Amino acid sequence: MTDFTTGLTDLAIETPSWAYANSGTRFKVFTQRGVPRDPFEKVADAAQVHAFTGAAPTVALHIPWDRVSDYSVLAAYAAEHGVRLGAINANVFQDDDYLLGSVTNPDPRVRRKATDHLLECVDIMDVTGSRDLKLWFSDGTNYPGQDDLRARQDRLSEAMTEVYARLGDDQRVLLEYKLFEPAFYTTDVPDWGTSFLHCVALGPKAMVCVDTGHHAPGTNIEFIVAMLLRAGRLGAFDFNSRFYADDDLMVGAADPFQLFRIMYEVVRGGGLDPAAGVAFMLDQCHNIEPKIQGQIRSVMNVQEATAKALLVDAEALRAAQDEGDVLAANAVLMDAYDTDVRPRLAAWREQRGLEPDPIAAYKGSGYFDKIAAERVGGAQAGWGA
Ligand code: LRH
Ligand code: MN
Repeated sequence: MTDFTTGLTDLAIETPSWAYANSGTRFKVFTQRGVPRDPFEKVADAAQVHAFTGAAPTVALHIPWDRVSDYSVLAAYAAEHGVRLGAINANVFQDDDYLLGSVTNPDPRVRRKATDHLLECVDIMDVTGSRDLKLWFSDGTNYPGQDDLRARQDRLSEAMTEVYARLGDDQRVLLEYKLFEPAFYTTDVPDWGTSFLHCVALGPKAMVCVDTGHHAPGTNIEFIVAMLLRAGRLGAFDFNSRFYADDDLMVGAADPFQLFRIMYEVVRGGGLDPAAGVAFMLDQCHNIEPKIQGQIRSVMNVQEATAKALLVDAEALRAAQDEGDVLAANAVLMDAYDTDVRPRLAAWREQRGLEPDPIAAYKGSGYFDKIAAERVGGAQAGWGA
């Protein structure tokens, strides 16, 4: 098992550019003061999260929300601010042509258009130096009989095969699954099994992305994590938390114990080792709370869950498990979970020249007042839904 300090230091979290922009629900997208107006301002805000946590060195982009004329300029800007551009997220869920699907659409013209967008995202990766193309398909149906479920899988496979062939040696594709929404009868990539099957069919550069908000209530996500790590196909997490559906709340906020159990399987399965290639990304929307603080809190929540997971006494656990001592085994895990790791995390930050309390440090920095004063006029960034 990884030791405490190495594990914490290896944990690199990727924040999503869209978390800094306005977001909401179908009922209302609330605006907030100081919200970025362009990808450069989003990257600047992401750099603040890294500056105060020391654990968020990359920021994921979403195309076209983060489209710029020259991505090398954005990559250089990110580097000047101490961060790197991370996964490139394609978007084939916001165009009228995709009413009946994107790469699974019955209309070959629409499939061509969607596939060309995915290929464009790989072109962008070549410029930004990003390793990962992240694909989430909203594709699905709303009524039985609406389309042929098997034919849709064939179309998906055809498009993914073309994109896979375009990937460079050091590039990967992450296939994200989601149980439902916006489709309400079938979703073409609804669960980890479907994503896994497509990834295995494509090849070793295709990995599964586990969004913690994309499962049926009661799903044991840590079991899925253990299985994907065992199969060498856990490519990434989209971390967030939920009380009901895809709520996209701060990771660990709704269910910190679940996050701990997930991070325990990551640690136990060797997934914290950078060589394992697991990307720890946040995918959240701060609809009502201050966005940069929300991201800092989220990074801290993942750090806390990981720190507790690293404290599990693996030897004692294995001994109790081998003896069939159910309660003793459970107690070993609960002892780690019930440990207050905040003082050790504060010390870990101070050892790195960081303030022990990132939220207090950020609030004291005056950054928010600065951007609230500067970012007046222009159009605030959002999902554009
Ligand atoms: C879909 C999703 C996907 C992103 C989007 C912002 O629900 O999780 O990862 O493209 O949110
Ligand atoms: Mn996601």
